[in-house]
Amino acid sequence: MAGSSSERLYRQAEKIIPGGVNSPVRSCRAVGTHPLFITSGRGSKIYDVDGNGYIDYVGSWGPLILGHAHPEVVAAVKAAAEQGTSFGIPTAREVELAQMITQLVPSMEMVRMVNSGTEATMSAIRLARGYTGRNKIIKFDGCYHGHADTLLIKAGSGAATLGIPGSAGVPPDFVRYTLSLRFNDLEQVATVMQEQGDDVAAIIIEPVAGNMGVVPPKPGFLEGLRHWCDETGAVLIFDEVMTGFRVALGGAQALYSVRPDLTCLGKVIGGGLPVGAYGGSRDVMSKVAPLGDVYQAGTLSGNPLAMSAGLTTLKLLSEPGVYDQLEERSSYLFDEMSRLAAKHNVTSTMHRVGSMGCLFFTDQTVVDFDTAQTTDTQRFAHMFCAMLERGVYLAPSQFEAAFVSLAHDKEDIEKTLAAANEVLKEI
Ligand code: KE4
Repeated sequence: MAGSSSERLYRQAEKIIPGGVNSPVRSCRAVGTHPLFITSGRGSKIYDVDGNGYIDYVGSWGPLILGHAHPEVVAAVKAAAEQGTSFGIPTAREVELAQMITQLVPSMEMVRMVNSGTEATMSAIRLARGYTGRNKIIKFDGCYHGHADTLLIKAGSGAATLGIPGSAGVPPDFVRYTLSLRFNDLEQVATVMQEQGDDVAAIIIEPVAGNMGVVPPKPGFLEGLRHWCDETGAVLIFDEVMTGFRVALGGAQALYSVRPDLTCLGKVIGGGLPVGAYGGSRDVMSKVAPLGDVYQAGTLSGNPLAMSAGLTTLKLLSEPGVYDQLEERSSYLFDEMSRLAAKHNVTSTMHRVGSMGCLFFTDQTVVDFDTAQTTDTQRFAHMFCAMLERGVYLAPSQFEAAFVSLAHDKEDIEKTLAAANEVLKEI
C-alpha cells in the first residue's frame, strides 16, 4: 500500500485524529500495517480509495450481518431522513423496534435504546448497582464491554490488541469494585460468590467471548453463573452486543437456553447506524428514570434513522431460513479453513459459533484469555496482510472475530479458501 491514496489519507489523518483513526483497533498496528480508507461497500465487498475491492469479514465489527448497503436498509434510512433526522421527542419507530426486540428476546420485557454498546453496558452496570444497592461487579479477563471506566480492566478487543488491558486515566478507585475472573472457570466464580456474593451487584459476561478471539462457554458455565446469581441476588448481565442476533435470532441466551436478568445489545440492531440497547425484567427495568431513580439519558437515543435501519434489519433476519443459510455458509468456510491449516501443517485451532469465528495459531486448547494469548500474533499478522493482498479483509487483530454475512456467496467463500490455501502453504 506504499504511496497509495489510503496511505496519503492516513498521513493526513494522523495529524489531526489520534493515531489517524476514530477507534484504536482500526489502526492495524497489531498487524504491522496502516488502515485502508474505504469509499464504499456493497454486499460482501468493500472498496478502498484506490479502487481495490475486498471480501469483507469484519462487517463494521459485526453490525452488517445483511452485508453492506442492503437496498431495503438504505431505502428505509433514506425515507426516514426525508422526514427529519432527529426530534428528541418519541416516535412510533422506537416503539416498533422495542416491540420487536422484546418479542425476539423474551428475557427483555422492557428495553431502553442508547447509542452504542458502551452506553448499553455502562447503563446496565449502573442499573444493577441501583437495583441491588451493591457495588461490586464481576467481569472476565479478555471480555470487552466497551470503554466505560468501571469495565476497563483486563479487557479484550482493542485493549488486548494494543496490550493495554487497563487504561491510563482510570483512577484506581473507579475499578476497585470490579473483579475480573477467568472466563470458563466456574470454580473461581463459586469461590468468589461464596465469599463475596452478598456484595456483588452483577456478573457481566459476553456469553460467547468475541474480543479475545472467539471463545465459547464450556458446557455448564453459563448455567453456573445463573445459579450463583440466583443464590446471591446478583444480577446476571449478558453482553450480547456482538452475539445478539448474530449467533441466533434470539442471541446466545436462546442458543444456550440461559436467561439473564439484563441483556445489552448493539451492532446488528442498528443495521450499521449507532444503536445500543439494554433491557430485562420489568422488575429491574422499572428502576430506570423517569420510572425509577437510576438515571440514564441520551440526546440521540432512539434516533429515527437508526431505528429504521435496525427495524429493517431485524425484519429481514426474522424471515425463515436466514440462520440456516448463515450456519451452512459459516460452517463450510471455517471447517475448510481448519482443514487447509491441517493440510499445510499449520499449528492452529479454529473456533466458531454461528457466523462468528477465528483461527488461533496455537497448539493449546483455547478456553480463556490466558490460553488465547498463547496464539502466535506475528503469524496472524502475516496471514492478515497476505489475505489482504489477495482481496480478503479479515479483522486486523487476532483478538477479534471474523463475521460471515448473508451477502457472502459461494463464490466469495471459494475465493477466500483459495487465498487461504496459498497463504497457509507459505505462512
Ligand atoms: P461500542 O461502544 O463499540 O458500540 O460497543 C462496545 C462493545 C460492547 N460489548 C461487546 C461484546 C463488544 O464487542 C463491543 C465492541 N466491539 C468492538 C470490536 N470487538 C468494537 C470495535 C471497536 O472498538 O472499534
